[in-house]
Amino acid sequence: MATTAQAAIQSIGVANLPNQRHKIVAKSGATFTLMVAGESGLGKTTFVNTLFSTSIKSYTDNKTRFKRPIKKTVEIDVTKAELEERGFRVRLNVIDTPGFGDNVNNLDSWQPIVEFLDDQHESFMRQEQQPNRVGKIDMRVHACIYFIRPTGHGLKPLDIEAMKKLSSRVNLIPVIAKADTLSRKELAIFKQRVRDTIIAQNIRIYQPSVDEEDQRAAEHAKSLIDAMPYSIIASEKDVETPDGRVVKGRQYLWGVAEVENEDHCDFEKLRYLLIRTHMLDLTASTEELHYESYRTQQMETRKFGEARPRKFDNPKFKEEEDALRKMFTEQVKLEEQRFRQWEQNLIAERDRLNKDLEQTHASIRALEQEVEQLTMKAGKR
Ligand SMILES: Nc1nc2c(ncn2[C@@H]2O[C@H](COP(=O)(O)OP(=O)(O)O)[C@@H](O)[C@H]2O)c(=O)[nH]1
Ligand SMILES: [Mg+2]
Repeated sequence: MATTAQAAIQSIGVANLPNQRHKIVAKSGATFTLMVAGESGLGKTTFVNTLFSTSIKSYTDNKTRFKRPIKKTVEIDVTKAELEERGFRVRLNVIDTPGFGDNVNNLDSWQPIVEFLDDQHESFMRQEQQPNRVGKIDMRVHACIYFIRPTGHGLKPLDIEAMKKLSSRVNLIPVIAKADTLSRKELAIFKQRVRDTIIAQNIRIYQPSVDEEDQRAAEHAKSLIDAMPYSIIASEKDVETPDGRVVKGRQYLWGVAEVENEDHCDFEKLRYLLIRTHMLDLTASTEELHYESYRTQQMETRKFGEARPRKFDNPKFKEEEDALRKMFTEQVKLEEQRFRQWEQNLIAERDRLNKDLEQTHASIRALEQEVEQLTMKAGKR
């Protein structure tokens, strides 16, 4: 486990924290722990860096100072930062996880994440049982941002399984990765498909709390609920838009996909929810819902002081699991092939359209020049 960047302190709105719904913040400040999960290559690491660099102005400097290499995440990796505004402090931990889906063993690729989440509850529970409860270390995860591949089709079986496992342990916030690769219409349809599957499969994703006493806040919270799953564009680069603004974004022939533009994606909505409006709601529901349900479950099935049994220790499950895993892998492989084909067709189509567009632009330029020359000639006469 690597611990990186102690980033410094900028104004991001955490001073708003004491005004959030649950006014239970300790004087010493709060700890907020986020996790990203999902298949590899969907932009999780890029998102984490984008979140830090849009929230903490000196983060990029810090990153170079600490020389954080850009690498494929192979283990659970924690980035820490302190956010502070007008004397109010939040310790922010962001946990980057290795993506799953590149192993043949897809079935248990989320198992390490599930165990990590359980381990944090376990460790906190043990500390609570100690007589001296001051200075507890708390790495319980308050929100897990789950990245979904922007296929346009729907959720894969692997996603459904993983989301079910995660949502019973942590506040799960599904997001559609790389939203810039879908058109606005495709994105809307895809969002609805994902929503339908979440409901049909009974996956309990995080519901931002609505404070009915504060009408403006309530409307905002409702709009946050409606926008789920959030579409995300992540980028660590500053690029220039055609109208001359410098923004975090991704440059294309047709223009710039902007991270912080609400017409382009829901990154800002998500960042607001996490840092400005619902940090304490996430913390409270972790405590009241997920930690409590872990504790109750453990109390019912274990003697005091006994270690938590790990699923894979039990040989009785082994055979059953191997069979299941095999079936599942086949299913996922088939789906995967279908997606790859569809993706390739799409890329071919996009390239064709881009070429068309370039040719059209070229002929427009030629025509414009012709017009210019003709106008000049006419002027001379
Ligand atoms: N088009 C697009 N590409 C992205 C986005 N976010 C990340 N990428 C690219 O996707 C690739 C994988 O990103 P990475 O963050 O390593 O993915 P991870 O494996 O999920 O951590 C990199 O080449 C990124 O530049 C995005 O929002 N849109
Ligand atoms: Mg990564």
